[in-house]
Amino acid sequence: MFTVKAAPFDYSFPPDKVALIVIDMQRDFVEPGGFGETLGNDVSLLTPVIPVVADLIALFRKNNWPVIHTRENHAPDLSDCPPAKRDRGNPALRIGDDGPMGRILIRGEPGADIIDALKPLPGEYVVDKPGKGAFYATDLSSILKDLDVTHLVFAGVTTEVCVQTTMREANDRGFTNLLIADATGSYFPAFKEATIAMIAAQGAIVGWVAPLSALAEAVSGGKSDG
Ligand code: TIU
Repeated sequence: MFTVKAAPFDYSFPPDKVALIVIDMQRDFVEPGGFGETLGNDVSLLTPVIPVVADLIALFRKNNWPVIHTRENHAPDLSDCPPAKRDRGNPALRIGDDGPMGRILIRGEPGADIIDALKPLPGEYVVDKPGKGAFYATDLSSILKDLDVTHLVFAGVTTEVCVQTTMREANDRGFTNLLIADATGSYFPAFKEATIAMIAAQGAIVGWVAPLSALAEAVSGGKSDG
């Protein structure tokens, strides 16, 4: 077991039962001209998490632990996009409209792809999801069953939307979750902080939270108890 100094108390995981889930590190959320910006957000707020997510992925690759990337996107014919989602609010461009990185949030378009700095390697999993949660209408459950993992480490964007939704879905499915605080970001810093607090509250009601440095220290041997 490895034991990570975390909130609200230490998080222990068996190294043969852990996987990393990197949520939606797509151009549509972190670059200008994509879905996130059309919703009125300042996408530059997400930039600082990119190098931390890169280091977290590198840690998992070095240990040969599974890495799963997700992408929020929709089929070109929008058959998996509920009108209630597309018609919501008053965005500059709607899902499926033409934008500077191709059609907004459409599978296969440049904007819907994962950013170059965090490109999946061959053999890593890429889960396309139409919802905010990565378990809804995807094969994530069967991937995790095949991998035989029990512990999930989370990173990505945005903390209170797709990351938190997926962590709650995972929690209800019996997984033991760790969120890497500096590897997740929000367009609303106060929402990120609130999400971190509510995940760890009530004795880790949704999961644990720790910085990447704490996970790295545990894995490097300092906190391992065999
Ligand atoms: N808008 C927002 O904060 N997030 C999303 O729409 N999707 C994800 O979080 N990936």
